[in-house]
Amino acid sequence: MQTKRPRFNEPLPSEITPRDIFESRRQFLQQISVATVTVAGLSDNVFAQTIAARAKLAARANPAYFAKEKPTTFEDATSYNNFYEFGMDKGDPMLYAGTLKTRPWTVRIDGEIKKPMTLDIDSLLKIAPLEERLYRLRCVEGWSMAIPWIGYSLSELIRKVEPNSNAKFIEFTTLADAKQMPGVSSRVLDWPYTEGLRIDEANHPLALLCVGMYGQTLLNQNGAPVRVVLPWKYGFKSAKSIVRIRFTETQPQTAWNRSAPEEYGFYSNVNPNVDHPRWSQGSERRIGEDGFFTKKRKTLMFNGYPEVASLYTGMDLKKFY
Ligand SMILES: Nc1nc2c(c(=O)[nH]1)N[C@H]1C(S)=C(S)[C@@H](COP(=O)(O)O)O[C@H]1N2
Ligand SMILES: [Mo]
Repeated sequence: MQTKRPRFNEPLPSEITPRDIFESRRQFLQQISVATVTVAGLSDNVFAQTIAARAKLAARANPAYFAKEKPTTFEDATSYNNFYEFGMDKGDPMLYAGTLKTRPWTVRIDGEIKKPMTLDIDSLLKIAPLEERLYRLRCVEGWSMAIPWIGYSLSELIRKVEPNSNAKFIEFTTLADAKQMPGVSSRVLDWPYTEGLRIDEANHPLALLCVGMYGQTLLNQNGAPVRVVLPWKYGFKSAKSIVRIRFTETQPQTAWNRSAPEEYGFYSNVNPNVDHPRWSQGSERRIGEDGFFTKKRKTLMFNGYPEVASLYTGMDLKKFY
């Protein structure tokens, strides 16, 4: 008999894989990856693929967008991920995203624009000069990283497709291919994963169309070949492996909001004063700093990007969470 689809719940912070357990599992996986064994049906060859270096990607560091932070290590940023299309555990995307085929790849851009188009990834790479930006990304679960992303402002792409006067919102749809993505056959979310922004948010120069990190093209587990990074919003707004960008007149549905509307709103700005219904959002763990006695960091309003505040003038951010 068909059972009710379980409402999706992000794990409580206390349920997140403790770092030390995670570390030892990763070490274990690295050891076996060099041996000729398989783990969970995964060959060592496939595993090697998931951690292999990508193509170098030249980008000029933009000092205006370079957080004064120690970057999270490449290893942490590529092995501790949320990408539910590949599974629920933080290590699943690293393990299972290796087989995602990211070339050829096209992004359909349509809706309320004068120039609908389908762009392949090489054309997308050429729309504007690539910049390196060190952004913090703060997950709604209470952990954060600081990552040197590569890309350009989403506004550059928006300008190219010429939105018409009806274009008030922008919707991102990400790949949902059950053949390549084992998580898509589970019912944790209604696939495809969709996200959205108001058009003025999307045009804010901080909003990054992202094609790389750490001097390389994106690893699959981080959303190859193209994603967005919206550093003032909770991490789930930063949709990975985008296949469609649609301009709309009305506010688009988002996968998380549909799944648990009282927990995940459309705006989802990082806000230490508005708690998640099941936990506080006042502090966070920086991945890589999580020794047993390490103090958590205080979470900052808009994740420490006050320049976006004017987008929300006059709005009650408790109501529009
Ligand atoms: N398509 C898709 N995009 C996604 C997710 C996802 O499950 N599917 N997870 C989100 C969440 S919850 C977070 S915190 C960030 C994590 O990005 P990172 O793994 O590159 O750090 O990706 C976001 N983008
Ligand atoms: Mo997240």
